[in-house]
Amino acid sequence: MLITIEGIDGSGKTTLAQALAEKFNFTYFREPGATILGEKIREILLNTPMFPETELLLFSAARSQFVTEKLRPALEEGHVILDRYIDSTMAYQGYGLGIDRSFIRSLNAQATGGLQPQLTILLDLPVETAMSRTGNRIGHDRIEVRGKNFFELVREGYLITARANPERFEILDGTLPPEKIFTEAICTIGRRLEVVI
Ligand code: Z5A
Repeated sequence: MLITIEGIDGSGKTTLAQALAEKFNFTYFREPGATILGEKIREILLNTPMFPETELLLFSAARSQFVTEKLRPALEEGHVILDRYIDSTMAYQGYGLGIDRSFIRSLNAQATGGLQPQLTILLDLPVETAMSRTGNRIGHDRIEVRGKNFFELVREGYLITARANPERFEILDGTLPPEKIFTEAICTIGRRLEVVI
């Protein structure tokens, strides 16, 4: 079983994904990263100026390595929770940067060999709320500094994707306290995946 957690920066994805992984003893990975190559690409992606298409291809290269090296083997051993996956690329590079979405769909399929999550939890919240959580960080990365308009497009992109794929997505209110989101996520996992918890 593959569960992915998605949302704009500061939505609380990492907080939720790590809490779920700990509770259920699921393997946790974050994207981009998780492999030696992926961590190197992450560092370049977050700190080096580049064109939008270059950015897209680098995210996909990191994903391709990650799926084969880590994700498929981990799924053979048990359940996996992912902090970002294919829907991040559609939201950030597709809706945010305006790169052709059918190209992204096909690139996502190539990079993952068609491996889809059974459940994707989208933490949705106003951009201002998310920014107020990340605003005090020292040393914002290249993507974080894109500003409110960019993140409005990303948020909208996530919502469009979620509404188009209701069988896979559950949208949770990201403004709720972490404990409440955690409880709702547990109910969602139990209900959607018929897991006895
Ligand atoms: N990216 C992309 O463009 N395309 C792709 O295909 C992929 C990624 C895979 C990854 O950086 C960047 O790559 C990201 C998207 C892009 N954009 N940027 N920049 P990252 O992994 O460093 O960034 P992130 O994934 O957005 O992490 P984040 O900024 O840390 O946000 P988060 O994981 O959603 O939130 P958090 O770390 O759980 O919480 C943030 C703060 O809010 C923290 O102080 C928490 O204590 C607090 N928090 C968490 N939950 C709550 C609730 N419920 N209420 C109040 N406060 C909360």
